[in-house]
This record gives sequence, structure tokens and C-alpha cells, in this order.
Amino acid sequence: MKKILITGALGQIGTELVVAMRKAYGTGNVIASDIRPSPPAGELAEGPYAVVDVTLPQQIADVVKQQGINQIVHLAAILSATGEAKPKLAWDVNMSGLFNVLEVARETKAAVFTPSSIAAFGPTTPPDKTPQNTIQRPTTMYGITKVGGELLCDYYYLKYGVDTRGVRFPGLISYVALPGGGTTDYAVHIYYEALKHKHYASYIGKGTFMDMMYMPDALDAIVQLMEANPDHLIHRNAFNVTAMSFDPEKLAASIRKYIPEFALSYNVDPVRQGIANSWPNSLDDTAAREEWGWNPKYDLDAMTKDMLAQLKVKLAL
Ligand code: NAD
Ligand code: AKB
Repeated sequence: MKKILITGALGQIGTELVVAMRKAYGTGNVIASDIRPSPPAGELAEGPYAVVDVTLPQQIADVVKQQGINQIVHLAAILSATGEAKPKLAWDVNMSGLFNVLEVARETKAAVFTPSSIAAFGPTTPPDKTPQNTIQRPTTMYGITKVGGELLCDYYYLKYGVDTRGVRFPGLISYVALPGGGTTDYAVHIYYEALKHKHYASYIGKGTFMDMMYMPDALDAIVQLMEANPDHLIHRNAFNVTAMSFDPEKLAASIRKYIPEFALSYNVDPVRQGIANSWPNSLDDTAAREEWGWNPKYDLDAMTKDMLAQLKVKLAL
């Protein structure tokens, strides 16, 4: 039986992953944790919760041992834009936090899933159809911690046999929790503004293509990869995965299919634009498709239709 600890569970991914995993594995078998004192009222609060600061190894070890955890989904992290503003915090949380999780997993023989990102690539990476194995010289602190994290996870698998697995997520789009300080967040904010004001001023410039994915596909990716037969995995840390690639204009055109009067303007933020410029335009996710059956369900228009319908309900519009 799986007994799962999710770190950083109150963030954009964890908020939905906890609920999805509790449905799949049983409420009592999925322990949500975060540095914050308690979960917000709602579905997330209807199950076990622990305060775990991943920079404090004893807090991770205590909950893993007390609860008999055999799988850790490690989501606690500082994302790209916040990481550029607070590089030391990003290093401490992303590198020391992951090291602490891997050490506890080594001692307790727990499996570990942790996401890498398109940020693990940099300006010298081939930008189109970026291969699974290629140049990784990122120029952001977040990206540096993601490459370091991929290597550290491989090290714990090769040296200690810890069952580490990961994906390189693109920008994730969702309507339940807001994104937490990334570069791709514009692609979430645009939907809220389209519904509320029929206008959005994008901080990412025209023609800047990045890979993206709708949250239901991201949740499936995590569960599918952790359920995959290890004998079929040639790669582990971390698989390229993607569902679509767009720039603000293409996203706006999709929104206009449902809100014809929607207007897009630009107010480019040099920091986040610089980060976006250093990331690929599109990934090649053949290895994930071949090794564990990755196959996303949502393309841009299917995602837009669902996002707008769900947000209308959420915002009571
Ligand atoms: P998020 O910023 O929404 O959530 C991160 C959570 O970590 C927050 O709830 C925060 O309170 C918590 N946290 C921060 N410091 C902590 C600490 N010291 N101890 C414990 N918890 C702490 O992030 P997310 O979008 O849910 O991302 C989760 C993971 O997925 C991260 O590793 C991120 O790099 C990766 N990822 C996310 C995306 C995306 O678009 N959301 C894309 C690629 C990769
Ligand atoms: C960010 O923009 O920092 C994240 C990511 C792609 O890793 N959404």
C-alpha cells in the first residue's frame, strides 16, 4: 500500500495533487505538508496535514517515520522570478531541501518524485524540439537548482538505489490555486483578466514561445510516472514533457474564440522576459511517450474552453 508525503502541498500543483492522490490512494494515505501553519479551508483540509520546512531535515524525517511514508512527492521550491529576486533563498530551499528529502528517502527506502522544469535549459540549448539529452547551461538561479536537482536525484538512484523519478514540467496552467512566482504565470493571469476586464497587459513579449500544460495533464504525469514499471525507464531525472507551445498572441487568439472582444497589450518586464528568452520554445517529449506512455489530453483550445468555464464559476461571473 502506498503512503505518500507531499511537500510544498499548498502551492499551485500540490493544492490539486493532494486531492487527486487522496481519491486514488485513500485520504489517510496522502499526508499534505507545507511550511505554512495550516491548509486553507476546503477539500485540502479534509485529510492529514503536517508542517514541514524542507530546510529542516528532522521535520521531514519525523513525519516520514511516524507515518510510515514510502513515497515522497517533493514540490516545495522557490520558482524562477522569485528565485532571481531571492537567489540565496532559492538555493537553500531548492538544493538543501531536495538533499534533505533524498537523505530521508535513502534511510527509509522511500521513492521520490520531484519536478524539474524547462528552466533546466539555457540560452545555449537547442531551442526548438529541445532533445531529452542536450546542453543544460541555465542562467537563472532557479534553473541552476533544477539541473543540480536532476543530477542529485540520479546520484541517489545510482549510488544508493533510491527510486527517484522526475519530469521537466513546462509552464502549468490551472484555475484552483494561483501560480507562485514564476515566469510562465502570465498564461494563468490572462484568463482571469480576460473574464474580469476583457483586457490583459502581458509582461511577456509578442513572439516569445514557451511550452505549457494544463494542470489535469500535469497531475496525470506525476501519477503515471510513479506507477510506471521501473524496468521500462531508461531515463529517470528528468523526462521532457509538454502539451503545447504558444506565445501571448496565440494564447489571445484562443481566448478570442470564446471572448471575441478580448484585447491584448504589452507591458514587458525585462527580468521575466530575460528568463523566458533563455528557455526553449518547445520540447521533444518522445522519451516520456515511449518509456511510460505520456500522452496529454488537452491542447490549447481544449484548455482555454475549460479554463474559462471553470473560472466563470470560481469568480461567480
Ligand atoms: P508553488 O510556488 O505554487 O508552491 C510551492 C510551495 O512550497 C508553496 O506552498 C510554499 O509555501 C512551499 N514552500 C516554500 N518554501 C518551503 C519550505 N522551506 N519548506 C516547505 N515548503 C515550502 O510551486 P508549484 O508551482 O506548485 O511547483 C511545485 C514544483 O513544481 C516546484 O519544484 C517547481 O519548480 C515545479 N514546477 C512548477 C511549474 C509550474 O508551472 N507550476 C513548472 C515547472 C516545474
Ligand atoms: C516558472 O515559470 O518558474 C515555472 C517553471 C516553468 O518552472 N512555471
